[in-house]
Amino acid sequence: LHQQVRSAGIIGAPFSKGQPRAGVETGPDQIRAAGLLHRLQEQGCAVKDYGNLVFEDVVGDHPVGRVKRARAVGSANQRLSEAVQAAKKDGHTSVMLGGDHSLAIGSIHGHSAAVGELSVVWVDAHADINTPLTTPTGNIHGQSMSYVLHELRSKVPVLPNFSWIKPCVSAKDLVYIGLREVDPGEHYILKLLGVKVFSISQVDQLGVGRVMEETCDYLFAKVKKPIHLSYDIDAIDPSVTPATGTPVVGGLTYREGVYITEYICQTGLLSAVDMVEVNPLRGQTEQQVQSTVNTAIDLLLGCFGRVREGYHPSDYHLPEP
Ligand code: 4U7
Ligand code: MN
Ligand code: MN
Ligand code: MN
Repeated sequence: LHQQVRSAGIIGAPFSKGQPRAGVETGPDQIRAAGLLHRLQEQGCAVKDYGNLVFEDVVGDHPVGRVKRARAVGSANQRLSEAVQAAKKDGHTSVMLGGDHSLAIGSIHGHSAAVGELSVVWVDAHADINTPLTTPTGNIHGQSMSYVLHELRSKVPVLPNFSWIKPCVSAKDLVYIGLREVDPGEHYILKLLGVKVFSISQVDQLGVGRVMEETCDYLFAKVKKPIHLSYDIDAIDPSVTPATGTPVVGGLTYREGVYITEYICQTGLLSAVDMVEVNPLRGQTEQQVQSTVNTAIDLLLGCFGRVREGYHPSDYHLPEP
């Protein structure tokens, strides 16, 4: 199991314009600097680092209705979509290091363009399913899913630099885990579309073990599609991962958070992962930043076969006295 050949294609996406707080664009470099590549290789995972994407500066990116910086977000995600498609065509599990969660638009789009229909597991305190018309803030990192869901097509106006986006995910192929701050418009949409949600309260009720079993039973009921895991670091409790832009009390424990990645890894279907919303500038101490970055790394290691019980190589020999 541990020896299964895996390879990670790492794409840095230093982008922050899906939300107003500076710093989240330094996430990819901080996660690399804390040793992600080495740690993955150490556990037997092949790694290709595609480096950081370079995003174009957009002038005159004035609001479109309520939506802020649509042109920059649209253009950045188009580049990201192409990068994810390239990583998938090279045979890797795509690993997108954000950056803010608006990047899930391009990551999911590119993933689907390369492999076809997907299952999406969205681990987050938030549902990020506001439309441009329901958003209370105008920040696109709270709207990402609305642009990629087939069922919301008629509810979502086409923003400047968004015309390349084709909805590519069905509501029945989406599962949320960890929700605890959902806006009224989002709650309405989740009920209207019948989206499978394991809120933090369901994690309390069922335990993370049953939540993951039920998640996979639900997603695999008909056919097994490749999994896109979109992991917002704010899903984890802010006592563990405080360095993020929109922390919400009462989150997943470190252990629950890691268990989700181990379980998804064991399905053998993980095909792309996003690790987003790590914002080193939001940490109040160096320790807070380190705890957040190290947790992001541990979540990614779990995605690529790390098991906490430990392991030994198949040719291990017990030393004789
Ligand atoms: B994140 C919010 F209103 N729902 O839409 C919004 F509460 O990627 C927050 O999950 C979105 O961190 C948070 O702006 C986006 C708000
Ligand atoms: Mn969030
Ligand atoms: Mn999010
Ligand atoms: Mn956030």
